[in-house]
Amino acid sequence: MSGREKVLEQVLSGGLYCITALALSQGRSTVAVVAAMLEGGARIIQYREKRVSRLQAYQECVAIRRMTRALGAAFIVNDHCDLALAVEADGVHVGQDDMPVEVVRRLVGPHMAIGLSTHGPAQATAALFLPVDYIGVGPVFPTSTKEDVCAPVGLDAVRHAATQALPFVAIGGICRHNLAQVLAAGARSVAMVSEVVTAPDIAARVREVEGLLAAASGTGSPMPPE
Ligand code: 3NM
Repeated sequence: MSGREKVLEQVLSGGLYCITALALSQGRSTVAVVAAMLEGGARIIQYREKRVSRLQAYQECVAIRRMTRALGAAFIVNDHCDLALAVEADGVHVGQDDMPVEVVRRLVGPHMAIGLSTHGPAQATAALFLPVDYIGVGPVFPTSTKEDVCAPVGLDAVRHAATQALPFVAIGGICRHNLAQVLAAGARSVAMVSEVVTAPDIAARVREVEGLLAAASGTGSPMPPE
């Protein structure tokens, strides 16, 4: 299975999409945080560190690639195609202000997944015509994790994305306490940054959230809103 197929399978099957955030990790290293995420059962990891040196990012991604490969988890690098290629990541995730995804596709080739952040239904619909494998839909709720974040797009953007054929990950301000609303709006794959990386026991937090997601999908219907 190519990395691209692995990412697609994970996003489509639903679950917790884990993203690193050193600044919120309470002094723990990014590699230690990812190890705990994987111990808790995470199946998809995105490396998103904007303030570390390129050398440190490379070294951390090498370690994360080794760990994710050993466990069959998908590994995505945020922003940097060259870093994603250098460590044989399964995917690269880019934003609206990054290089055009057509160029990203030309650089990474046909076997790497491309994810694109979208911030509203117009961008989500435009992505249908782009060479991307999945989109991020957010921020669903207010968040202070991302710099220069736009106004929340709300649950309506999740409902809109759920009507499209393109796989998507809901993101932004999502935590255990509002998860049910996001699932009820039609999300299957959900990203949580601060809810996971600030937890005293990251593995336990991932296990808890994966349990909530599995329970919701196990019923065959979305969880009712709180
Ligand atoms: N991307 P938290 S919101 C990395 O809307 C990121 O595209 C977003 O962090 C988007 O789960 C976001 O702590 C931060 O709110 C999400």
